[in-house]
Amino acid sequence: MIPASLVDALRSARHVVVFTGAGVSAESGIPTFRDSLTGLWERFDAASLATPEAFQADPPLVWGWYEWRRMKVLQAQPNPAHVAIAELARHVPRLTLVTQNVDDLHERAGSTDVIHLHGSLHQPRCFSCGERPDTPLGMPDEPEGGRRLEPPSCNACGAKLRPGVVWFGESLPTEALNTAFAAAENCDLLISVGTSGMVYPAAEVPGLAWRAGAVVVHVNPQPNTDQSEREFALAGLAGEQLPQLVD
Ligand code: BV8
Ligand code: ZN
Repeated sequence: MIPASLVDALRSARHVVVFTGAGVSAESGIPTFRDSLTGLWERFDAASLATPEAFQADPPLVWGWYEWRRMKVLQAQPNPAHVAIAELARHVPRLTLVTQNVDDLHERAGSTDVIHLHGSLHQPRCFSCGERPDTPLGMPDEPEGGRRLEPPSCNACGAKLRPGVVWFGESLPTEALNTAFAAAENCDLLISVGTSGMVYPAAEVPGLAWRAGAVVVHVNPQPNTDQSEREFALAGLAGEQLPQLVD
């Protein structure tokens, strides 16, 4: 049930920010960031595998992990949460969508101008010269349960391609981060969907909005919010909670 005060905040908002994490894609069958460490990768933790050092130490292991995740995305469909967010943009004067996710399900649900703070699975680039391949990668060999896959070589310099994501220890794209921070400080309402809020500086976004006076809503089966004034929790699945906001 959506609290009436939240309905009012949504109705009167002139600028809404939606901030998403892996939980918004969970009902599309995409393992959340922490759940994506299964099979071959079970013995790793995300922060050790999602790093330039892990890639340099064992390129096929890390490339295989990302290709398995990219394949899951190619096989997935946007879920009602992605669709509701795209629909919400048509109901409010201004909506800024900021995601930590590296999938393209927001775009495939019709959202535009999506701000990807952590890059994308669909934009591999050369580890050495940064060149992007001129033809998009096709469907990866299905590393069932996961196995090593040799990364392709760069057409320009012959070095290995790497996933187009931001790894731990790497800086976020400056323009994306600045745009996200500015939107958080300018909005009246921020809806945080499906994130454990543990990775910085992305995790700063909801707090920036709250300190700037916005109403903040956390949509999560296990919301971790201190329920202060102007802060709400919608405990539940994004695919069930978000469509209620656009009904
Ligand atoms: C940086 C892309 C400056 C890759 C990701 C030591 C050295 C260097 C840096 C650090 C350091 N110590 C700390 C840091 C900072 C570090 C950091 O924050 N570490 C953490 C672990 C403490 N940050 C960085 O390194 C960042 N860069 O700081 O640069 C710098 C530079 C050099 C030296 C120093 C500093 C870069 C971080 C970016 C990492 N890349 N992703 C990839 O995808 O493989 S992070 C990745 O994890 C996600 O993008 C996301 O941001 C984060 C958390 O994932 P979530 O999306 O929250 O998903 P999660 O699985 O955690 O949770 C899912 C949630 O959904 C849960 O709450 C669940 O309840 C909920 N849920 C589940 N189902 C549903 C649902 N909700 C709704 N509906 C459902 N159905
Ligand atoms: Zn190159």
